[in-house]
Amino acid sequence: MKVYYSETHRKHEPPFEIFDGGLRVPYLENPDRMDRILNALRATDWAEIIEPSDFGLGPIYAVHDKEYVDFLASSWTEWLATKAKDKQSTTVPRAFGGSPVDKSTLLPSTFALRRHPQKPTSLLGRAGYYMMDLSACIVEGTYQAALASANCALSAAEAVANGERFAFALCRPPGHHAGKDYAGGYCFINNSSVAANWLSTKGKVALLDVDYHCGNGTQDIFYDRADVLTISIHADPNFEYPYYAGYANETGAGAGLGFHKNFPLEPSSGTDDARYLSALEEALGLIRKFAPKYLVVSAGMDIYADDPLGAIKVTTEGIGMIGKQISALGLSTIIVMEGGYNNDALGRNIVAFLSVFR
Ligand code: SP5
Ligand code: ZN
Repeated sequence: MKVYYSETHRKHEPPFEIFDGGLRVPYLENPDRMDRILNALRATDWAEIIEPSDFGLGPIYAVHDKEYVDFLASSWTEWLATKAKDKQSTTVPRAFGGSPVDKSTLLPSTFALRRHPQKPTSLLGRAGYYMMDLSACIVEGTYQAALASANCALSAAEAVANGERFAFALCRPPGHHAGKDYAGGYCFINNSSVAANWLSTKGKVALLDVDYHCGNGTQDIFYDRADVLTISIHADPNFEYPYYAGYANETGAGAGLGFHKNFPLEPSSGTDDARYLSALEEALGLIRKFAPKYLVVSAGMDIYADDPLGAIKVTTEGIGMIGKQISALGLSTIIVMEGGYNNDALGRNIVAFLSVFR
């Protein structure tokens, strides 16, 4: 199987993120994830690791708002250039020490609600406008890494368009939480959506998201489209990130009505292999009925029982069965890496998932 991978992801290594309750923790979506997966793939006799091609910005602008992409491109330079006279954003108040602001990562402290927000021109104002949480940290190499990641997904799409039955995009940073005009949940450019949209010019596309978290960004991008069926199986957003999308009553809008489906799963240990596979079977039934030419799988391994973010109980064997069921659709398929944070298990879980696609 062709595996598209770029070393450029290493340029994106934020020093920390902010968890629930304000806990500042080392960035969970780290470069070591890729090393674990690469080591496991290199130990197989079927993975062929290939550099992605550069598709330019066209396919990215086709799903993301241009001003948002511009923000990703320039925000780091702007952050470092924030002027000393701009007291509020360069020093902490005297009462808290008056020291220079920690510029190791760009994160906002306010968020624009999509009611009728104005779009500020200041950097921190735009950061809150374009970022949905405190885990999509921007550092110097973020934009470059996000572009390379999207190119991996596009290269996998091109491979199946050219006749490969399967291809794997080993993307980092992940993508499925990034919407038309926002970053969130470790995601900046929606790799799966960029690839699915690119493929949609060549035939009907279904996108199946099996990451533990709802693919809210993908939902946002395709919500009013009938030519791309989007399905996400995930932890009930009433209890889990991303909280504001992923409910069963969200089924598409306008021409896209009926072409989006969410499968929210009960929280914590209620979901085991059997429960997951029964939701998957229902999802696969919808895909068969839609009869697409191409399938894009947003593959997050945070469904694994011992994932530090996930709270459902899918085993490595279960992950293999999920891959097998998806593969049995018989479609030209690209698998795009999303989440998964138990680094020790990541390699074997990805191998379990992919090895059945042969
Ligand atoms: C791609 C992907 O899987 N992104 C997930 C981003 C989730 N970020 C939310 C962080 C909330 C942390 N909650 C910590 C609970 C630890 N038990
Ligand atoms: Zn996830």
